[in-house]
Amino acid sequence: MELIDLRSDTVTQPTPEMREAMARAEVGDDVYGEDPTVNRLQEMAAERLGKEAGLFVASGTMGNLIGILSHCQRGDEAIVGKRNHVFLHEAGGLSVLGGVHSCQLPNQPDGSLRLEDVAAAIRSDDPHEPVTRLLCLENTHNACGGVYQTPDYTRQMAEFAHARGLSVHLDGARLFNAAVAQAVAAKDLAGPADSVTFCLSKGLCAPVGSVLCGSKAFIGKAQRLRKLLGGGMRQAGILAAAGIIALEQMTGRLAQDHARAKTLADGLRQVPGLALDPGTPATNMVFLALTADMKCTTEEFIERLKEFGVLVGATGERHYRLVTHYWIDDAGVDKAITAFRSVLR
Ligand code: TLP
Repeated sequence: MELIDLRSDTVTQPTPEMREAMARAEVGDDVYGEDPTVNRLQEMAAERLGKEAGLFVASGTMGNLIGILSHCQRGDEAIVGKRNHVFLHEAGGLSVLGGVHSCQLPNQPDGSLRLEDVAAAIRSDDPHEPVTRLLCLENTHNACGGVYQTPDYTRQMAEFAHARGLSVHLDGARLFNAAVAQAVAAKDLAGPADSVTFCLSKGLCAPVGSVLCGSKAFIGKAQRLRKLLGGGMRQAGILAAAGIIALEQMTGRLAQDHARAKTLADGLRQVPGLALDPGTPATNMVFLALTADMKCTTEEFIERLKEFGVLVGATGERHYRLVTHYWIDDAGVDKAITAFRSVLR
């Protein structure tokens, strides 16, 4: 049975064009800076984000970690949202590997941080306290519903942070979803931040990799940290070739994933037993819960859907996330709605 895999856009397989480009990729030793395909991807990525330079890294997690460690010394503090991926789902890397203390602020339902909360969190010059060095933002905001943040919000936060002597790192794992959803350029969202990570391997379908972008000096520092973390990947042009296709062919089409997420949500709203999160979907993620009268556990529901060929992920007690992507077509959306109906009949 063909599975409709809605667990994440990380499950996307490379497109035929990517496989072709990977097979033909010109490569060299990237640790010497001699892989022409990696160099081209890095230049393209930096150009798209309006930054001076880019660094190809193994994953979004690695990009965020290197980004944070490039800004912070051991003992510095980074302000993060409590529901930000860097805090929730990156194994505590900033503290474990960087000795960076995190100050966690509540995310508002739209994923944003309140300027007043950031202002109150900035430490004074007191030897008892860590030094506040960095503000971490996320766009789209995964755990807050795949919601996007506007250029205005990003600019406002960054201007405030800069005025207080902080740097800004943006986890833009799905930055192109955020850009497409509000018809703005990725640079308008990335511009205010000092560093930005975006992922090639989620909705953009490349098999591996993310790019960390920033100033030339920042990327110089980041390069050393990538080596330190074991991320010097040698003939990585094989992977970067798919990343180039991702940037050339896959960003504009993300609107289709957003439209399908909407069709999926509209269909599921008609299914008794489901309560969709308010406002879902903002981009390519649909969040929903089972209503109280449905008697099954979080895992049982996942198993029942699987019997109908549909995979979804749990995000909490009887709460689920469904992510649309390139490999989910209209028939897949229909099949998913039918599966929910069948399980909840
Ligand atoms: N997110 C994954 C899971 O870890 C939750 C997913 O399925 O959505 N930033 C954001 C906002 C992310 O959503 C993710 C992955 C990452 C960073 C990390 O990227 P990878 O998986 O490449 O390390």
